Amino acid sequence: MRARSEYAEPYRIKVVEPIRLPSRARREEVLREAGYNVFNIPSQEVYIDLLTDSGTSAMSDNQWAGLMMGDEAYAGSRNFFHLQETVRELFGFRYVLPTHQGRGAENILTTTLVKPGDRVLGNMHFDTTEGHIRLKGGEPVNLVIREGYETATRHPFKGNIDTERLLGEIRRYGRERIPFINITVTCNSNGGQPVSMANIREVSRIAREHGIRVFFDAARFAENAYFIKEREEGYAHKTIAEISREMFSYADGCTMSAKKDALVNIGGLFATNDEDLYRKAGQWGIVYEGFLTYGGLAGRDLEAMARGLREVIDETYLEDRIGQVAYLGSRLIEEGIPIIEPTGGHGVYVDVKRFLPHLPQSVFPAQAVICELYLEAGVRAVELGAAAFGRTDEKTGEQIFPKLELVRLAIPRRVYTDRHMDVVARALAAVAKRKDRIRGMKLVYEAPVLRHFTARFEPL
Ligand code: PLI
Repeated sequence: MRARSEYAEPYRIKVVEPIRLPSRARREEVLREAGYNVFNIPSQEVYIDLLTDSGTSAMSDNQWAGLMMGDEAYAGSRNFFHLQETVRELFGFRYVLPTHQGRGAENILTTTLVKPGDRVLGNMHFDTTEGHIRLKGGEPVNLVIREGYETATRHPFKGNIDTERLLGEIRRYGRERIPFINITVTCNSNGGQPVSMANIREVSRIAREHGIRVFFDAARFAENAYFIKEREEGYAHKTIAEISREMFSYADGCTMSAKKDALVNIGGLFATNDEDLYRKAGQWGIVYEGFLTYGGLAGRDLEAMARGLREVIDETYLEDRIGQVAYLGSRLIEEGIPIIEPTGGHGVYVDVKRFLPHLPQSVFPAQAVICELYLEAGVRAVELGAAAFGRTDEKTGEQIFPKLELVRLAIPRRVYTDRHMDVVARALAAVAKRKDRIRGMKLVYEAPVLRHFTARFEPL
């Protein structure tokens, strides 16, 4: 990757959307009304929105033009065939089911394959995937390598699966209880960290030996492929298309939230080469999503997805994209803020256990930091810690906490400039200066599944 100072953004700006910073008094009021949960803040009250990189991309002129080419037929829209052809070419999967977004694809896959008592193994399942597995009576099992949990350890592929633990699980539970292995590329929950080709190949070899299927959660497949090109021996001279194709060749299929690496604002898909699985999943797809060739999307959305999938594998785009994430990371390191290193593909993750060592997870320290960041500069980030991944034990009522306590600054694709990143870095530096006065939060409302979206808090 070239140094960021050596080049400029590989696009020019044709349309702009004004943003404004509400006053400090207004930000205080907004946060109080939102129950100290940034998901409840109207986006008009946010200055720089780093809540998610999902569905927030700026589409290209080519994608916008594609919207006008929408064929809104209920069955057999030409845009579906364009999407199918693109997925066949890039992923090598013959059968494609569009879905309204990633979780729609997860729902049809888990409804088809997971039964009560099953264990779905993976590096780290995303929260919606975990939710779907649990709702079908299964247990999501995270087997990421030890370094994946160590925020300060530098390892090029912190999304890798620990193959010893994988084998241990297979020996203990047997293939009958393991419907599939789910490799999330990149691994969102621990920092957008990539999975190496060697690890994908090895996991796939073990899975095939034991007759277990492998799927990718392919939301950020192109960012993963870029890291393989940058960091793994033997891939420097391959194109992103070639690397992606090889990655997918080790899997039986994938789910994908197109809201990330298909550069669209809505959409998802399920794809496989297994005709029988496609038919079974398709039946659920029709019930939950829509007919096989639209899956809850308009024809124009399918067209934007097909075009976005081709754009995202452009290496110059990926260099700029991942370069911007690294840029924000380096600014935070300069300010002495502990982050997951090396930075991953779609955001910078602050390690709150190191940032606020005086606060236990029981007071939701990462939640407190995102509130402070909003108060400081109208920047919206997301909590990936005790609120998002912790839960209340149904039997004992006790809180179960995740290993990591993170604040994620997710960067939308092609949306903000490096000057926006500078504002974010300065804001976090200001929060850091008064961090000893941060006391944490009390959880006053939680829903039974995916509680962080609707939870309400009070400051302690
Ligand atoms: O938000 P969906 O339903 O399109 O996709 C769900 C989903 C699945 N897998 C992974 C790795 C994700 O990151 C993911 C959604 N991520 C969100 C919304 C995020 O903010 O990271």
